[in-house]
Amino acid sequence: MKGAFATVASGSPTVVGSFDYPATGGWGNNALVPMRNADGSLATVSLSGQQTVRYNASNGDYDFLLFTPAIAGKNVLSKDDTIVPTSANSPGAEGVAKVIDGDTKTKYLNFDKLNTGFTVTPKSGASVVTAISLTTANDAPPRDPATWTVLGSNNGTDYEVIATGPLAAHPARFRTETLAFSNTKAYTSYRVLFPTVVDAGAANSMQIAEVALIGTASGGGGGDAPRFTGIKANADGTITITWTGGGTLQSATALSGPWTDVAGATSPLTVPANQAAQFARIRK
Ligand SMILES: [Ca+2]
Repeated sequence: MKGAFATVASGSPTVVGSFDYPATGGWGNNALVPMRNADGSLATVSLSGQQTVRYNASNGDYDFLLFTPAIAGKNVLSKDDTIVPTSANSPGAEGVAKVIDGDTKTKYLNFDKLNTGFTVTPKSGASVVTAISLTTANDAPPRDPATWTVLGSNNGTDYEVIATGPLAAHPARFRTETLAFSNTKAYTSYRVLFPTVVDAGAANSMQIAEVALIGTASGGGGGDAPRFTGIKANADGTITITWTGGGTLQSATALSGPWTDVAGATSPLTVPANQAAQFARIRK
């Protein structure tokens, strides 16, 4: 099955992404299919107010379509977190703390320019992050990051890359862009690096007003509620259900219940396609 989505404000529609996915076949097989850019990266679509979304199917047979936000959760960073800059080459009033102070009018500036950033350990504990939100600062667009890398660690020493990507250059100031990525692993510390800026020749530094890492707390204990993250039809006819945030899977034959715990069920859970239809929910 193939198709594309476009937003229509007036005149010609603007394609915002497309999908291409093997047909699952048969009744009752549901799939969550990510929308992608032409280069294969996950497409990010920012919608606000009222917009018309146009869907063009180029092949395939659909029983129904469900739109679901690709970004769930909230900013796991807060101004009280322990944060360390890649270097201290900043003006006194534009240190690294300004990048998570919740104020888009204050900024973190680093004269080392390339490969600058910070390491932060959220007080909220371990989390699974699936998006980065970047807000440009007040002046000199050439100083804006052009690329970003998010790394994670669970021992504060060894960091591994979670995601990397570009930030499109834009003349607007105080502009927030949220970029989604695929990740299912929880980390207790994060490192955000900006390998390049928009115009390294024209800029004397890197500057950024705010960075947010959007995710969900893991391990329970005051975090966000568990949520389903995927329903996948496998080639052998089974269905794999995935969710984050722990919790206890429950099933019922009717939406009104009664609900019973599915003993021993953990994500990812693969179920046979020929079992009787059931509803599922996760109890925190
Ligand atoms: Ca700030």
